[in-house]
Amino acid sequence: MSRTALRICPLCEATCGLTLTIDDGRVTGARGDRDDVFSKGFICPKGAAFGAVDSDPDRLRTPLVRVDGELREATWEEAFDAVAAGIRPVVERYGPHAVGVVLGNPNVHTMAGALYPPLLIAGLGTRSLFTASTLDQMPKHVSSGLLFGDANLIPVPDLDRTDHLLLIGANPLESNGSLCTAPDFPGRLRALKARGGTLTVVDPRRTRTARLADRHLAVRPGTDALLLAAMAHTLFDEDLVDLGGCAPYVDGLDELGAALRDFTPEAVSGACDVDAETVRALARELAAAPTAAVYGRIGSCTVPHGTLASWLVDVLNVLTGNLDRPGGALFPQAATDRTPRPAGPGRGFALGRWHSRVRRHPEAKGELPMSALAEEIDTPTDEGEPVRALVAVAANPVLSAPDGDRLDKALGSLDFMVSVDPYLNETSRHADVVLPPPPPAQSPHHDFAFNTLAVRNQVRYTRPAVPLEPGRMAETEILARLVLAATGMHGADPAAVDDLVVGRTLGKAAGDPHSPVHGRDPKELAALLGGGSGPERRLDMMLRLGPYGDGFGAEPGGLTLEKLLAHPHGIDLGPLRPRLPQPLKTRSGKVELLPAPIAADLPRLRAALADRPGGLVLVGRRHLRSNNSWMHNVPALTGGSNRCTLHVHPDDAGRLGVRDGQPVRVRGAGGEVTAPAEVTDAVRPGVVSLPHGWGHDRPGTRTRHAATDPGVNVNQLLDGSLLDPLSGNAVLNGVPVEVAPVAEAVTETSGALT
Ligand SMILES: Nc1nc2c(c(=O)[nH]1)N[C@H]1C(S)=C(S)[C@@H](COP(=O)(O)OP(=O)(O)OC[C@H]3O[C@@H](n4cnc5c(=O)[nH]c(N)nc54)[C@H](O)[C@@H]3O)O[C@H]1N2
Ligand SMILES: Nc1nc2c(c(=O)[nH]1)N[C@H]1C(S)=C(S)[C@@H](COP(=O)(O)OP(=O)(O)OC[C@H]3O[C@@H](n4cnc5c(=O)[nH]c(N)nc54)[C@H](O)[C@@H]3O)O[C@H]1N2
Ligand code: SF4
Ligand SMILES: [Mo]
Repeated sequence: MSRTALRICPLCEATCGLTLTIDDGRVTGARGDRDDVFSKGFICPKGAAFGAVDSDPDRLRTPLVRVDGELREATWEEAFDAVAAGIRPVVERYGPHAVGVVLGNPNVHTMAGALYPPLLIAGLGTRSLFTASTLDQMPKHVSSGLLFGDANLIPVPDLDRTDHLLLIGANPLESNGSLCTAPDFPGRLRALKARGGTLTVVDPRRTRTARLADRHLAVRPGTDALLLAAMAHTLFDEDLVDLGGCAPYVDGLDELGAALRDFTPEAVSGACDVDAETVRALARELAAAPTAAVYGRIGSCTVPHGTLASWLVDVLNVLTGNLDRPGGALFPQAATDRTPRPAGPGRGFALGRWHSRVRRHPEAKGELPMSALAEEIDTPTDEGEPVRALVAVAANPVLSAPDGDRLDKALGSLDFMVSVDPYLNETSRHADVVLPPPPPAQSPHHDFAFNTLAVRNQVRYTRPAVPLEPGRMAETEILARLVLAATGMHGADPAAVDDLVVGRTLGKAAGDPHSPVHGRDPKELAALLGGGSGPERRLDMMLRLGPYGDGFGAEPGGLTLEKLLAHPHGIDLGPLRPRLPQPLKTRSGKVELLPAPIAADLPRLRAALADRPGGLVLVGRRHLRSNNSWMHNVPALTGGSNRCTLHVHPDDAGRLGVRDGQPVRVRGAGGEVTAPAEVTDAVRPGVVSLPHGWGHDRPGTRTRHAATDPGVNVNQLLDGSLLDPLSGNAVLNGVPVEVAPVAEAVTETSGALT
C-alpha cells in the first residue's frame, strides 16, 4: 500500500519540508512539500534522493562489538555493557578528561544530537571536547560571543528583503546555504536580483553563485579580513559611517576607527590582489544601498584570520546601519529559544578558560580544536593524561580533520572507542562498539539549531515517517543509554535522562521571575507536558517556555507541541524583526565593537599586509549532490561532475606542464595525494581546488559504493598546525601546496611552502 508522510529533510541546513512516498514501510519517493510554510515545495537532488539515502544497504542494522580484535554483530544490551565496561575504568583510573567526546556535523541535523550530547559532556565532566565546529564556524561563534556576549547569537542576512548582499566565501548554489537557513537559497538570490537588488560575491573561484553575481571578486584566499578591514576603513575615511537604529546600543566606535587606521585600501590591495578603487567601491555600495547585508561563510572562517573576518562581517553591518534592521542582518527568534529576559548587562563571553594539554590551545565555547585531537591522544606530557577513550557521535574526523593518517593511527591506539554512526567508515572502523542510529525516515525531526539561523521565523516538527524496524533503537534512546553507560548509571531507565532535564529546567523556570511559570510547582508543570516520548516531552517543554509559547497556560493560544502537531506543514512566525538590545549579553549590555581579544589579534593582521604568497594555495569546494564525507555511498548522488579532481587554472597548468585529466601529485605540510587534474578557469591563477570528504580506500570499512570511486583525502595535505588562534578553527583554505604532474619530478621547490 502506498501512502505519503511528511519529513523535514536533514541533509543540509536548508531544512526543506519533504513529502515522502512510502510503500510497504520503505521510502520510494520524495518531493517538495508545497504546503510547507517555509520551503514551499523546494527540493534539491539530495532531498529527491532521500529514499536512496535512507535505504542504503550498507547502513548498519545492529550494533557491532569488537571481540578478539574483530567487530561482530551484537545485541543492544551487549553493546551498552561493552560501553560501560570500556569507559568507566578509564574515567576511574585517569580522570574525566581522559575520555574525549567528538561530535560531528549530523548532530545539528538530528533531535538526538541536540538533546543528549550536552548531558554526556556534563555527566562525564570532560574538557576533551572536539567538534566539527572547529573545522567550520567556530570563528563566527567567537566573534558573536565577543561582539554580542552570546556565541550563539549570529546575525542572519535578511535574504528576502535586502537590497544588496555581499557574500564572502560561500557558495549557496552548491551548499544550499549555511548559518543562513533558507530553503531555495538560489531562488531567493534570483528574487533579490529580480527586485532590483545587487549581489556581490567574493570567492577565489568563479562558482555557480559567483556567476549569478553583479560583481565577482576573485580575492586571494585567506585575505578577506584585510579586504573587509579596508572597507571599514573607507567608511570611516569617507564619513560614511551611519549606525542607524542601533546607535544607542553600540560601544567603541572611535576606538574601532583608530584601530583600523593602517588598513587603507592601498595597503591591502597587494595582499588581497584587489585594486584599491574596487575596495572603495565595495564600501560605498554597501553604504549607499537602502538596505544591505554582509554575509560570510566557510571561505571566511576556515582561514588564518577567521575570527577577524567573521568579526569584520558584522562590523560592516553595524557601520552601515544594517545590523538588526529589516533588509540587513537580524537575529532570528526561534520557538525553542529561552524566554527572552529584559535587556541589560550580561556575563559576557570568556575565551581560554582552559587550554589543551599538548600545545596549550585555548578553549573556545568549551571546545578544543579538532586539529588537536590526534596529538591529545598520541602525545604524552608531564602534566595531565592523554585521551585514552573516545565517544564519537556522527563524526568522521579521519576524513574531515587535518592529517587523517595521524588521527587514524591515534584512534587505533585508544583503550576504548565507541561510535554512534550508521556506517562503518574511516573513523568508526576503529571503534570497539558501533551503535547505529536508524535511518532518517524512522526518526522524528525538529531543527533546534537551524531555526535560530533561519531567514524567517517558523517552527515545524515531523514525527517518524515510518515506524522503527524490529531491532532498531531510536537515536534519542541510543544517546540517552550512552549517557547512562558513560556516566556510571548503566542500566538505568533511559526515560530518567529526560525526566532529569525536565525537572531541572522546570525547577529553574519556576524560580525565574521573568519566566511565565514563575512561582508554579515544577511537578504540576511536568504533569502537563504532552508528547509520546521523552524527547517529545522536552520539545513540548521548550516550546511552551519559549518566546511564542503558551507559558503552560499563561499565554492561552501560545505554542505547544499539540498545536504544532495540528499544523503538520509548520507554523509561520513571521519575518525577522529587530531585537536589540534585548539579546545582548555583553558586560556593557551593548554591542562591543572592539573587544580586547580582537584588538590583540589585529597586529597579526597588520603583519599580513606584507604577505605576497608566491606559490600555489589550495581551497576546497562543495558539490550539490554531496555532503561532507558520508554521501558518496549513494549511487544516485555520485558520478557526473561530482568527482574528486584538482581544479587548476590554465595558466598554472601550462606553467606546471599539467594536462586536463592527467594525474597530479599535490603536496602539503601533512603529506601528499594524487588526483586527476581538471584544467578550468573557474579557479583564479595561483589557486587550486580539491573537494573534501573523499578518500574511501581504507581497509575495514563497509561503504561498498564509495570504495568504487574513493577519491583522495584533501585533509592529508594539512598537518594540523595551522589554526585561527582565537577560535582554534582549522585553516582548511588558502593552504600552500606544491603541484606536479605525476610522471615527472616535483617542479616547485619547497620555497612555495614558506
Ligand atoms: N578540507 C576541508 N575539510 C573540511 C571542510 C572543508 O570545507 N574543507 N568542511 C568542514 C565542515 S564545514 C564540517 S561540518 C566537517 C564535517 O565533519 P564530520 O562531521 O566529521 O563529517 P561528516 O562527513 O559530516 O560525517 C558525519 C558522520 O556522521 C554519520 N551520520 C550521518 N547521519 C547520521 C545520523 O543521523 N546520526 C549519526 N549518529 N551519525 C550520522 C556519517 O556516517 C559520518 O560518519 O568537515 C570539515 N572538513
Ligand atoms: N552539497 C553540499 N551542501 C553542503 C555541504 C556539502 O558538503 N555539500 N556541507 C554543508 C556544510 S557542513 C557546510 S558548513 C556548508 C558550507 O556552506 P558554504 O560556505 O556555502 O560552502 P562552500 O561551498 O564550501 O563555499 C565556500 C566557498 O569559499 C570559497 N573560498 C575558499 N577560500 C576562500 C577565501 O579565502 N576567501 C573567500 N572569500 N572565499 C574562499 C570557496 O571557493 C567556496 O566556493 O555547506 C553545507 N551544505
Ligand atoms: S536543499 Fe538541503 S534540505 Fe532542501 S532538499 Fe536539498 S538537501 Fe534537503
Ligand atoms: Mo560544516
